[in-house]
Amino acid sequence: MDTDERLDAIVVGAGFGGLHMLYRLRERGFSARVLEMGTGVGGTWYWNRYPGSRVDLESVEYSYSFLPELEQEWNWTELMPAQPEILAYLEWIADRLDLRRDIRFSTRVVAATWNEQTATWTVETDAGEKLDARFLITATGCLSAPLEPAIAGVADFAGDVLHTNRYPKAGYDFEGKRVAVIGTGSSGVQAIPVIAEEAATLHVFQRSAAYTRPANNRPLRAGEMEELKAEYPEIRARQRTSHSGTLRFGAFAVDELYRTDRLILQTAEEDRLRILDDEGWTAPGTFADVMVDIDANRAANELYAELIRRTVSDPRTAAALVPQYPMGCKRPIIDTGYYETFNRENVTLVDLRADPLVGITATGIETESGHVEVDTIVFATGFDAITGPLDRIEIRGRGGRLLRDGWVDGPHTYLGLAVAGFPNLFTITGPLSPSVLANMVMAVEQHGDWITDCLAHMREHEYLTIEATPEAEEEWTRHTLEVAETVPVRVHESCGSWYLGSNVPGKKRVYLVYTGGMPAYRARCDEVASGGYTGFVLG
Ligand code: NA7
Repeated sequence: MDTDERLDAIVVGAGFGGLHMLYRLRERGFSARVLEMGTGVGGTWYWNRYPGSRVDLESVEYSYSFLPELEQEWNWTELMPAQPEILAYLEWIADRLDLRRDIRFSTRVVAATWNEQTATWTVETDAGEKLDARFLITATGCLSAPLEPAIAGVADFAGDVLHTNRYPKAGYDFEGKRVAVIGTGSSGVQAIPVIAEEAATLHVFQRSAAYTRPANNRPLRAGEMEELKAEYPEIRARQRTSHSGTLRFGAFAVDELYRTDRLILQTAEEDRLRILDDEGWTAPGTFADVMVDIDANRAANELYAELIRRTVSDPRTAAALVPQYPMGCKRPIIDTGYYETFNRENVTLVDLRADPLVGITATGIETESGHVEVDTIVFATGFDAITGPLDRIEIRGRGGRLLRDGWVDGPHTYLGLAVAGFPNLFTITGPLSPSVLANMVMAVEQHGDWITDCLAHMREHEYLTIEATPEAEEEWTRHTLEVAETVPVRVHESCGSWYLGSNVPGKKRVYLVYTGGMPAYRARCDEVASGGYTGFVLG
């Protein structure tokens, strides 16, 4: 097989990160090619087409800021748009910026190997093709490696099988079907109310209950988009100073959501209930001690249980819907009519904690207490998050070392952007960067801009390689883990989450995200660059 191309950069993935990266590289005169396994752009929003799929941030914040004219040309229709609208936005971006000519679709990257002699990466695709480039930039996303559900008999099922994270483009007609949904993370919680409205019956198989609250989504009012367009400069400026790169989460102002002055353990029981009456679903999480004190967290969980009891009419179902792990351990979910769905006659909750799953048969799902016959199973079982997308590519650095082998005890990275022993590799929203704890669009723009500046610096000073030092990598990895420990519920022994990798059998339990916030992270990256790329060796 011959190497057919020589490029400055190969970018893997054409989602938010890859499209921005390609634009920036081209703008600065670098030749680049994006390799994308889907047949179109969109990344997360290309694959996750399940009913109810929707972003949990407001559209004006969950959108590109790098070209102000794009903000003025695109009109959002809802506060928090659904998947088709976000995909349409990214398709529009690809056309508007003429990006498609440098994207190769239906092309999965299977391997990438660093060549010491030529100081280039050779990237191999699933078609056996090889491409060379000086830089390899992964824009593979954090939630793009689907988890195959490890359930006995899964291959025996004779009905239809759907996965939320690889949902069919043509959609699926649930009308008249007996349906099972397995998984009640964000994807399940979003899909369940929509499926319930169409299906004849819906059984929800829940292993861990979700902390979810109403999204309060709505269409934008007439004239509201024009007002927002005028406010974009201010919105963007404020986003940049916000810890999570977002001012609002699910139609709630983040500042108001996370109060700092109210402690649940110092609030009398009747006052807690009064606060609940006044503030509803946002109340339990807004006490300052909830994320740092496990007893406070339990008290908040009790308030949360009270809200569920007020919404779900059957007491047994309401009790089963109460999470048994700390609030804030997993990503909070926002929903549209989730708990109300369990008041429908055609919906049944199967609590797998009380009635464990035995396996899947040709006709349905078996638990210890019996068998449920279904026509369709929807798996909403999640991802091998953050490291999974990189681990699934054979990335070999100096001396043929395999990236994933070095991460058996958890990922080691410098700034979540680079790895010692892997020169000229940049990982957009990589492990130990703010990524999923920030507004992902802001996170990919910050990384893409930093990488482009770095490449321009190297061109100007005629450097061929850049590589993180083992010391810098070690310091950043340790720092990231120390910062994660400052929010005890996220790493508490009773917390299992994909942030910790604990949803993947055998994966080392390590917090995979930098929790110190976007402003601190951005400042650190800028300091590294302005100091002449401290912590890196340039050669
Ligand atoms: P998540 O949040 O990882 O949710 C997956 C769900 O599937 C979760 O409830 C799991 O239970 C459940 N699950 C996984 N495997 C099984 C098996 N074998 N049996 C029963 N239940 C199972 O993925 P999502 O796609 O919903 O959301 C991912 C992110 O996308 C989300 O956080 C947002 O940021 C957007 P468990 O909790 O492991 O007990």
